[in-house]
Amino acid sequence: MLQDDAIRPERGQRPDARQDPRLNWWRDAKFGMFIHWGLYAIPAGEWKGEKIPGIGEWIMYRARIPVREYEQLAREFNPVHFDAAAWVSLAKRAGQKYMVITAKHHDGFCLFKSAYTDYNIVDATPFGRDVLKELADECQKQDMKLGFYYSQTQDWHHPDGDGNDWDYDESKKDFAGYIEHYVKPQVRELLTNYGPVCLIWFDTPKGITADQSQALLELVHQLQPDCLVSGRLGNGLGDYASAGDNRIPQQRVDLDWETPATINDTWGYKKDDHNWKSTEELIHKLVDIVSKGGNYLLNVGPTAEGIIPQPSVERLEAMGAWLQINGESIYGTRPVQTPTPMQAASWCRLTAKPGKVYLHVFDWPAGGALPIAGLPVTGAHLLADPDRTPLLIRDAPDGITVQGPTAPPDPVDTVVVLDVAG
Ligand code: JFZ
Repeated sequence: MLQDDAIRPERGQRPDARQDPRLNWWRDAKFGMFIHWGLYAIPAGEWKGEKIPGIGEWIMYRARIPVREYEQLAREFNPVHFDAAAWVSLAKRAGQKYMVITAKHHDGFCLFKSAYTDYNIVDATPFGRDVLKELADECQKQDMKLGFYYSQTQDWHHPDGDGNDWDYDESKKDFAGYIEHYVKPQVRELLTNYGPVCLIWFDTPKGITADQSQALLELVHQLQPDCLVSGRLGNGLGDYASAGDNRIPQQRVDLDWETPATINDTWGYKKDDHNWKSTEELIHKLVDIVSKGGNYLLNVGPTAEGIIPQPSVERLEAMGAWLQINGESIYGTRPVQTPTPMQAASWCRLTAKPGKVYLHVFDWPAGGALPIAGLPVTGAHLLADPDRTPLLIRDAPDGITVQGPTAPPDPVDTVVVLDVAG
């Protein structure tokens, strides 16, 4: 299937990118860590004793906080527990292959040293350390890819950025000048000062012209030819497409695409959001996305002290433990191309490598007889079985039956390797 309403064309992929080998690592990676971190972690969902509904990083907008007031948060930002090595090694343990951190979110605060504003972590906070630099160095050390989220349209702090109509007069904004004299130079900084950057995650393309998107794409590719740009660059020009937040298409989508997603209900840290998805749900989402050809960019929202919330850590580690055993059925796989009735079934998902189909069983049938239809299966074994003991295969009216153990070896997702002809 080519399109799905979870992926809107304006957040799509430029036509020639599908054949582009620059994306090969990304196509194989499947699972990344998103990090939303900034001044909003201090109020953490509350402003002047009042709970502000919605996602944490939008608090400035939702509470219409004046720039001069919100700015003061920088003087309190002192994340003494920030430890780049700990964050990168958590992503490693989780089995994540790339990390994307908010260099600048809509509130305009920069987590990196910039010559174009003092409103950055080095110049405006008591902390005074360049977080992006420390992460970049650590990612080099631990062989992790690092990308930067950069809000190219919305900037509620910059007088010419999009979004802030409570401090600034929208009709007087010079948005083109903001792109030219602020966004472009900052993108240049990000792609010059931090070594290899695997991707720039642009966001909320509303209001950006095709020429402006094109110019940003060219700038990125000129500075770092291998750096990818997200579909939210705008105007359908991304290197890969972006699904809506937390959205998963119904069926396979033949684009390079990614679902950005939260573990609870916020990106930026909120102290009262305890609505954590279970590990089982997260693993099922990862498998579901991968079976449809996508990547899962799963978010953590560290506290103002620089700590990744423990519920996130626990879930990521559990996903990593599952991937430790089952990673072969995720990394480097592709969706099954031939239509089978199984792709619409809720009890399983399929992923594939040449000569192999990985059957992910979410709901193990009583008795362990697995009905397989539409696949030319020549052999089967459990992925977790080091002896690769062949499972018994019987003919069935609609295909074959693979006889697995009566009880599910892994109640979350047992992976059965099917050898297939051709
Ligand atoms: C954006 C941001 O506004 C938000 O704060 C967060 O960074 C998120 C990852 O991206 O929000 C969006 C952008 C696009 C959609 C939904 C929320 N969308 O396409 O459905």
